[in-house]
Amino acid sequence: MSDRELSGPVSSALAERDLLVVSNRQPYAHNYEDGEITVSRPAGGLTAGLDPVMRHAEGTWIAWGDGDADFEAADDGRVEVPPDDPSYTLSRVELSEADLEGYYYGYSNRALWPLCHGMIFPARCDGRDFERYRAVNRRFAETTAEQANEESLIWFQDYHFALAPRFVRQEVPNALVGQFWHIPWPAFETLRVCPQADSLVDGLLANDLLVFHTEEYVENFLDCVTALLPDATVDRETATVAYEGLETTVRAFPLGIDTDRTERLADTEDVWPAVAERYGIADKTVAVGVDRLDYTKGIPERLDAIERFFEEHPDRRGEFTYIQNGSASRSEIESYEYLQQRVDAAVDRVNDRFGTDEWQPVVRIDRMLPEEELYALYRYSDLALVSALRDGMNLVAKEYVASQLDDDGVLLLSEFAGAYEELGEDAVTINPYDTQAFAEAIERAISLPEPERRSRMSALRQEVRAYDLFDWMDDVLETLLACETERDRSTDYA
Ligand code: GDG
Repeated sequence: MSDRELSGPVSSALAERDLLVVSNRQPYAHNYEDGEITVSRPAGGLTAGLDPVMRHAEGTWIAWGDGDADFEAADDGRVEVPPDDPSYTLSRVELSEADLEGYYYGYSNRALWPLCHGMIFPARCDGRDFERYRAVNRRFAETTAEQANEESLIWFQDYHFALAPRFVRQEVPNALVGQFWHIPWPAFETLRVCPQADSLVDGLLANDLLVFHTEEYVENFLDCVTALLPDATVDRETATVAYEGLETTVRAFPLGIDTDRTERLADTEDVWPAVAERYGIADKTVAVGVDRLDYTKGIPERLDAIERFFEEHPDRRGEFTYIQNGSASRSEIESYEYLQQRVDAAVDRVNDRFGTDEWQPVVRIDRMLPEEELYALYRYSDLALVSALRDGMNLVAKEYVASQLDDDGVLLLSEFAGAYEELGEDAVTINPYDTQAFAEAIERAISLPEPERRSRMSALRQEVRAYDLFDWMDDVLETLLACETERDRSTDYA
């Protein structure tokens, strides 16, 4: 839990009205362990951040029940959580193997994920997957509508639910509906390859409020509306769209992190010696990379830059170690399997070329780290390498910065991550497509004079603190509530 709280107006609105959050991943999962049912808790990020809000609002969270004991723990899929202090309802949707294949792996992750990241080549917009995506969106919408009323605030998370707002709107027309899209929105030139693009945009325009991380994504979305829906009226000044009798407000609010919690987690002086020992990095200059294994994160590009760096700076051999933490993700999809092979091959290549009996240039950790280990690595790594080819925001960049309790590290940040808008000025900029410049940036970062290093990091920490998870939540919820005021006003004048 954090020390921070939501603003008064948002807090009282949430106490009075039903809040329903809809996301693909659930905040708590029930699983069998040695024949007993156990509950796992949210790890971090937005799921952990929303948990206290849901407790306060005593709301309902609708999500896919992916735990193997989820539907044993409650007959109708509804269970009160947290288990030790039941305060809100978790309402689970059951998905079959065929649902998962079509809705999750198929349309969400083979079509929308690559396209939204500007990548046409791996995208597959199969009409059969889309039908399953539509059916699952309808099911989530029905589960939501059953538990909502005309006064409810309904908040969808992410690209798994582009169509659900329209289905919910049909059932509870006056509810306030908002959505946060966690990944980029692409230029029309990219989206136009998708035969279902108009349906996606139509679904999203059933929201009263649609939120992206950055202005660029807002602009791209408005361009797509103009190109795809001739009946929609786009007002660029106010970033609103009038369509099918509803006005949708489109806004950019960059997601922040819980900085108080991060700073507490980074207090790892006691943990660090054992972690440093485990990876053989106690006396090394250390760079860290933390990513899900995803082709948008620029991991092979980063390893190429590390290889070039050792080619050009042989004096750094034995002295500098790169830690790559990345657990497997979506491995059922061929492009992810291929990525894993590329990463493994690149790590072996660099270690074979430059490693010695006493020292390994790249240490690869391929499991999910416990938080205390992750935050010890954040805190004590001299550099963090964030080299996304494209990224909605990239919370790792913010977590690394907030963990620099001694203002000591250097963030190398891709100009193609959403976080670059806020952090670009004081990070060392990298373009992951330029191996030589990336390798030079690593050397420059290691050699930064101490005063410059500290002043850059101190500025970055202030930036991350200045707009945290709770500021973001206030902005999103306040703006959603204001949509209702606007709606009432236009009814008055009608
Ligand atoms: C999507 C968008 C956007 C990673 N490894 C471990 C671990 N993590 C945690 C990090 C961080 C989270 O996972 C990853 O967040 P990112 O933001 O970097 O990336 P995505 O998963 O792609 O998230 C992204 C985000 O949504 C939010 O809107 O920023 O652009 O793609 O919190 O700490 N946590 C632990 N062990 C690990 O090994 N405990």
